[in-house]
Amino acid sequence: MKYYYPLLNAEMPGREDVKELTPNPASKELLERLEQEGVETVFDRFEAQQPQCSFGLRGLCCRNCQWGPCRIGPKSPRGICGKDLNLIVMGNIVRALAAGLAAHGRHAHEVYMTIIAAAEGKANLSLKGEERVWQLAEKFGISTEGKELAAVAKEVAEYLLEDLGRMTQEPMHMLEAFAPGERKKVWQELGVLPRSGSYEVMETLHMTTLGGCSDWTALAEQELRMALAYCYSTLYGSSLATEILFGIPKPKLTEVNYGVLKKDYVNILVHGHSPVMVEKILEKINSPEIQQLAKKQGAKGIVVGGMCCTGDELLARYGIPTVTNIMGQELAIGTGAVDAVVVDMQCVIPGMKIVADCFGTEIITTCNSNRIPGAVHIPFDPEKPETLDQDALRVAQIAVEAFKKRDRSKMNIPEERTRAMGGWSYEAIVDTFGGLDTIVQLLKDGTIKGIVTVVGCNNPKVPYEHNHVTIVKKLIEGGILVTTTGCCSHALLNAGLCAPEAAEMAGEGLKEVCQKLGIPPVLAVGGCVDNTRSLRLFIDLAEKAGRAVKDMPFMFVGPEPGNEKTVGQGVSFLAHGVSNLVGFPAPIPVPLPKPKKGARSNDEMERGSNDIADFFAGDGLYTKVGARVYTEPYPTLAAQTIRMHIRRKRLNLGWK
Ligand code: MSK
Repeated sequence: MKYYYPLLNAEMPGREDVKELTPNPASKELLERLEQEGVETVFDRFEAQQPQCSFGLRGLCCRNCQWGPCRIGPKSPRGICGKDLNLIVMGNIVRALAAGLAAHGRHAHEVYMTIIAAAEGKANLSLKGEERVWQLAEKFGISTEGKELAAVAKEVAEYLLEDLGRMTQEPMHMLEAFAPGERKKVWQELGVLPRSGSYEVMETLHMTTLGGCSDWTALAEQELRMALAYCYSTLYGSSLATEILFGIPKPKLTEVNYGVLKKDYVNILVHGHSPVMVEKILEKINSPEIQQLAKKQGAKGIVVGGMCCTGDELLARYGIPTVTNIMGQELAIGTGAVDAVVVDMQCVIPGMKIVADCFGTEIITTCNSNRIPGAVHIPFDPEKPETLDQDALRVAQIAVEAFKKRDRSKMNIPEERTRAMGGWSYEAIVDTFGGLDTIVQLLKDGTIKGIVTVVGCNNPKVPYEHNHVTIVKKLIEGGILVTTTGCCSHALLNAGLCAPEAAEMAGEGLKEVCQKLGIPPVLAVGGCVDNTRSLRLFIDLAEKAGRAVKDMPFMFVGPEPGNEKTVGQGVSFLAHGVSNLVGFPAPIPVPLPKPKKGARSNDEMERGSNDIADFFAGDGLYTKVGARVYTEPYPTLAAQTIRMHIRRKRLNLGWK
């Protein structure tokens, strides 16, 4: 590894390390090709930023007011206002969570408002997830007698909107409906029950402004409060609400990876997070009008490929092939075969447009929050949904017409195509296994050792996708069933771990179960918001087993955390009692061991410590919620840590 950071006790890769270690041959091929062509990507810019600021890496820089920026070090242990290390580090963490909550909140808002638009007949969309409407109505205590589906769906969406925007201290509908009773009691006693997504973002920014809260432990409590708001008002709500709009996914086989792009076809990539407009665009792409337009341009047909979480959503519902994740978005365009990328919101990096300009790829933006200079902008607004059909048609036309402009001399599509099975909704998992009782029995008798959800972004601080794939291979070898979402799922899908044949790689027990059921040992459950499918599974399995979630052999793993949104994902699981393993040190000072005072050799070390690291990794958080954070950037050691955690949980339960 090229860059060593002793203050983090970790190393970071250079380009050559990435090329050596990244598991997908297609990524290696494209990296080399773009390097030869002199096209700059995230991998080059990462090297250009080395060495990265050691204050920033440890969260020791405060930029919350115009007195600063302030950096904490031995010479200046306090910022200008008097903030110490704990306040600055914890303040940065809660602010990151607030930003993540805002992002998922905006996503949720679009989905909830679209249900209302569809229910009122303003948007030309049918509600395909009828059973989800009735289920949520019952959970929220909405009377359905004599009411039509659309009217009930509208009321459900209004309840979800309340959770997003409530300003008064009343219970959140989603939390009341879905959180385990044991947890509600814990959160009540800790005083961390939230009001709503919007309120907690406001309160967090308020608490961390100049002259705000001076008690880092109160900020830590706000972290838990906000994670619950994040979990129930945005993630859980939008995952279920998307199912109201577009139906509950069922497993289906498909092929994924860069090789799904075809040279004689129009290749359109869809990218971002919110699946609302893209569903309509897909409908238009499949229409005879657009198919004929493609033929007219000289194309044999149209290929749609998915990136990031929008890709995950379409894979889950329709088996649309996925191509890559956030750090592969420039590589995908570097195939020279992509005619257009349709992007909605979040994780669309500015570098993508720079590469798109090198290859003549059309970028079409569909969300007013995510504008890109030089892109075609055709936005979707759920409060002005009347033009949805004509706008989606226009997007499809522009994307298809871009085929003619493609510079074929620059085309180089890697061959890799990988079989994969997506569509693992909560219901699909439970039904496939034959019910919650069966899964509990498999866990109890050790056929399945535990369930771990391995999720999240890419981060150039670790070799691209290497940690995702290495960790998961070791987990399934150890008989642990894995669920996955987001960018991690693209790494695992492309590595073949989400194909039924991957059962061969699983340890005894898990292998037999997967082969009997014809399923993979790694279940791709959807996009980031669908982490709540895994959480719901954890909650319901614990209830069936008659145990608290914190006692069960479960874990949340983020090998390459990158986006601010991932903070909320991890803390949501922590709040429910599910420990985290994070693949690279978060911006928290690493408690490095030091030689003991008066020691005769460096072998005599004393444990390093600081308050924030001790809170997350030691007993601070553990005594509150029964879960802690492990950090391990080296994937084989990370897998070992996870397997040990699962083993300890099983021992405590008395399960063999
Ligand atoms: S897309 S939030 S980089 S998982 Fe959801 Fe990937 Fe992380 Fe974005």
